[in-house]
Amino acid sequence: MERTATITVEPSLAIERILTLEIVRVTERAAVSAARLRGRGNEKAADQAAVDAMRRELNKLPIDGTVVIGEGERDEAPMLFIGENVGTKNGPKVDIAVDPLEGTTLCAKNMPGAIATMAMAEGGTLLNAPDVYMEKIAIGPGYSKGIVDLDAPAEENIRNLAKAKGVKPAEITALVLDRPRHADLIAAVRKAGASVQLITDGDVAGVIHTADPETTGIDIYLGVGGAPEGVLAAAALRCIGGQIQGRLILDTEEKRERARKMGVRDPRKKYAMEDMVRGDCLFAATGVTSGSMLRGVKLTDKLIETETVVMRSVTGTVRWIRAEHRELDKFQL
Ligand code: VTB
Repeated sequence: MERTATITVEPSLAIERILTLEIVRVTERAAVSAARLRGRGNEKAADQAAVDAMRRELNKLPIDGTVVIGEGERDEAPMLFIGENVGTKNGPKVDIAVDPLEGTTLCAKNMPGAIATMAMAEGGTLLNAPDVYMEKIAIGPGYSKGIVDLDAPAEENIRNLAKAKGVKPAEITALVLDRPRHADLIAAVRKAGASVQLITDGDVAGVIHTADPETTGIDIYLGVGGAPEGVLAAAALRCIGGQIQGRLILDTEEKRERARKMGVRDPRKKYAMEDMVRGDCLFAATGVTSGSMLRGVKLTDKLIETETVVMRSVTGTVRWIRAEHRELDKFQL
């Protein structure tokens, strides 16, 4: 019996499929460069190393890319600034969100959870946000839309989430950045009966943790973190499922003006996941220091090992890629 299997990949999706592995190379290189500066107490140097490496790799990709979430606005960030064009230009128009070293402090202190991360989407589909704070709320997949809401009191969100999960509030764990600004939020979550897990940095991974509560023990992410990290986390959840809402904190005229220049019309807008990432996207993250999501880079004389997670929203495929690099020269400048 003759069997023919035909796998049809639309030309536009074929490019995107190939880019899935290409963006792994980008975050791997950034992670390795940052890893060489783990524990040196120099956040700036580690960040710069990651930025340089990421930019070099991005510029090799067959894309016509625009950085929309980057290291800052042009005057304050010489590289990977918002608006910078990257790639060979021979390829699709794409928006790019980068955080070459998410958790610079974690890397400088050699603490768990520093990652190199980026997302890519069709041109014009990622939220252009200035580097300001963002209020965030996120939960994983499997819940009906709107069971938690950024504007509802924390107690209500915990109660509704517990009910939807079919557990008591005492069995819910909320992840929150350990900052004085969250004192009231933490008290409210505890008052509702839930447990609070605190992190010092790294809320991109924090939000991603909500997608797999059985493994991570995290049901909900709450609080104020960076807006760039919010858009990156939204890209990840767009791939693996879940809900995230965010609102930019534009508490000065100067910030409102910066946001306006980026196309933000309503400074109080509550962004849903679909507003932050308006179409299909790719997301990748490589561990710099070992953490709850990814192993850190292992550096030896003969081998460099990296671990990366890469996700694709079209199919919802999540790949965990452990790489052994033997050609070490490629990591030099
Ligand atoms: C978060 C976290 C980052 O910044 O967004 C946080 O994800 C928010 O800013 O890893 P503050 O540190 O000012 O509170 C980081 O901790 C560092 O970019």
